[in-house]
Amino acid sequence: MKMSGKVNRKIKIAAAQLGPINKVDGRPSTIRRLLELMREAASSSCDLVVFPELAFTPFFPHWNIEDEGELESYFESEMPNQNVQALFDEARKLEIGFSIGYAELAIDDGIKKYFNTSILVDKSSGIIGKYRKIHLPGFRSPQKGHPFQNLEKMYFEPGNLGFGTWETMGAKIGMCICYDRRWPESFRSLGAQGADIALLGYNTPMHNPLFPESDHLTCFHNALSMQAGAYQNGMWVVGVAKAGCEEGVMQIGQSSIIAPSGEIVSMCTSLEDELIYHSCDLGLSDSYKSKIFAVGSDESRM
Ligand code: CDT
Repeated sequence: MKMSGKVNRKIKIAAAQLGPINKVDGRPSTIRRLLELMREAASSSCDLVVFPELAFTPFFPHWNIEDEGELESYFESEMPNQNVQALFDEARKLEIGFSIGYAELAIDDGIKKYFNTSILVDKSSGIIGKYRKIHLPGFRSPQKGHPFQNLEKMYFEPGNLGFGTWETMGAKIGMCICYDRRWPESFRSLGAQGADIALLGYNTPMHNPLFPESDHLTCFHNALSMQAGAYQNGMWVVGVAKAGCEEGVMQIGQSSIIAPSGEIVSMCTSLEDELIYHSCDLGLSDSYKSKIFAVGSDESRM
């Protein structure tokens, strides 16, 4: 549609925050929750719904799991697979795109590889984009005296796909995952490709056993990273939490939709399953991309 000589490019995006997923829950009950959020997004005419990091399971890197079979039960070796197929079927029926994070078990030249992955699925339920988390937080071995673990470096290897962008629903969309948001190059890599939107899921504990003196700043640093990424790259950022007390670990919520100005236009207020959405005007990026951050042009030299 044309308005005042300018093309009106809007995409309505939902952030589907999840409350805790506990060990006993299992995938069927989690899928039911994801479906409910997806249906709510579709009934509000959203084009795209964004789910958190590792959205099919509890955040298992918080535990030291020694049994390989138990560990692999948290991974998906195919996507989609019969456990999650219902989500893809419903998305196709509702004609809604989605993005979701999961633990991926890939076989590469006969060797098992484990990644913290997110995918972008278009409105016909085709997987059009995949990202494997590059910045892995935490430790390579269990830490004595910590109230919970963060063993992402032990369970996953760094992503090998780079930061990609994909064109769908009239937008150029990229992804990063959780800890990536604290590193400017994650958003910058997407911004440099001209991304309109960055999608990211997170599982962020309120308490950092390594750095407890910053606990009161956890929510501030979450917002700071995402708002800076949005503003400095003139793009929309949709950050989605797995929130609340999951197996004894309290995780922040505050899932947010952030405009290219860096302003938060919508934020979750609970630590439970909660949907927020916003009609994102991609045109709001234009001034940032073509004026303030137009590197090398006259306009950027103010
Ligand atoms: N899941 C994940 O990446 N969590 C990290 C913990 C790091 S604590 C500074 C995060 O950035 O939230």
